Amino acid sequence: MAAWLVVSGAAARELRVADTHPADYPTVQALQHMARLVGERSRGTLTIKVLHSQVMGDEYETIQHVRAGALDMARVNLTPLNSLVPETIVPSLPYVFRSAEHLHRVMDGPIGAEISKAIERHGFVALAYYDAGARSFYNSRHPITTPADLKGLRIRVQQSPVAEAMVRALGADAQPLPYGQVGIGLDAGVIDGAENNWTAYHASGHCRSARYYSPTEHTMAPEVLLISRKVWDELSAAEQVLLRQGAHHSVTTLRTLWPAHERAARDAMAGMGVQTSTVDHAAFAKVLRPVQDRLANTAVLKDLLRRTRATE
Ligand code: GTR
Repeated sequence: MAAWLVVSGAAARELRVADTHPADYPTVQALQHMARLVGERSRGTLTIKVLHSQVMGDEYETIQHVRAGALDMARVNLTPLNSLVPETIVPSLPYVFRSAEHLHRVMDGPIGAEISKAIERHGFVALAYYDAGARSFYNSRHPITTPADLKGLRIRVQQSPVAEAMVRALGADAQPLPYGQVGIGLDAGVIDGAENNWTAYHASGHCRSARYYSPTEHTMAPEVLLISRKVWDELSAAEQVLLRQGAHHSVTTLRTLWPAHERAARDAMAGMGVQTSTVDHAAFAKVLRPVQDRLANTAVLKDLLRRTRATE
């Protein structure tokens, strides 16, 4: 990697980055690490302020704000970008990644670069992809072992046609809702459940009202760090390099932190009375694999899907 550049002679500029998660969540920690590096290496001429815990609104709103240039940066999941950037559909599909290593090879390689290029055509620059574990269903009604157990349950999904189609294919009633409203929805009985990774399930407190966690591990859609294209174009080449380097380092931080946070969340669940079921993965794959081909419905998406599957 190129040596750090020192940006000199420029007026100080502060970039604000939004993240929906609380201060100790791995993505926020990774952003803080990036902020420290960029601040130090620019000698304070370029700084990053991390606005966590949804202070900048829900994830979908932060995407719109970044696109408009009203907010500099946001760390979001790829799934809420599905409608805007169709190429993000492929990494959001159910059971498309075989492991975290497979995901890294796809997103760190040419496919990830092509998806980043597509994101750039829609008003953003994608600076980094972060792991987000595997998402599984949780609910307040009963353990889920086969797709039949989801029949009729009202399941909150991210704001994405892919997430809706996937949950509907399993026979559940898909309810798109902002992340920040899931806890209230569960408490009020407006929804029966949702789906997320262990870390988010724990950090959000959803584990208190939805005590059945069923490790279906149906998607592994990664997170993405977006910067507004408008803001990006105002930065000097040296500042852009600095941000790319900081983002690169933050990926390493995230990948180091993630497994320990996931394990800690999982361990904490046992003490909180969460009931984990044994899932019939073959039964879920049988329903969800055909969904991959149905949703990758253009030549571009079919090609991305074929190459993702073929990546060793
Ligand atoms: C989390 C992800 C958030 C948000 C959330 C959700 O795993 O880190 O950015 O997308 O899921 O379900 O809305």
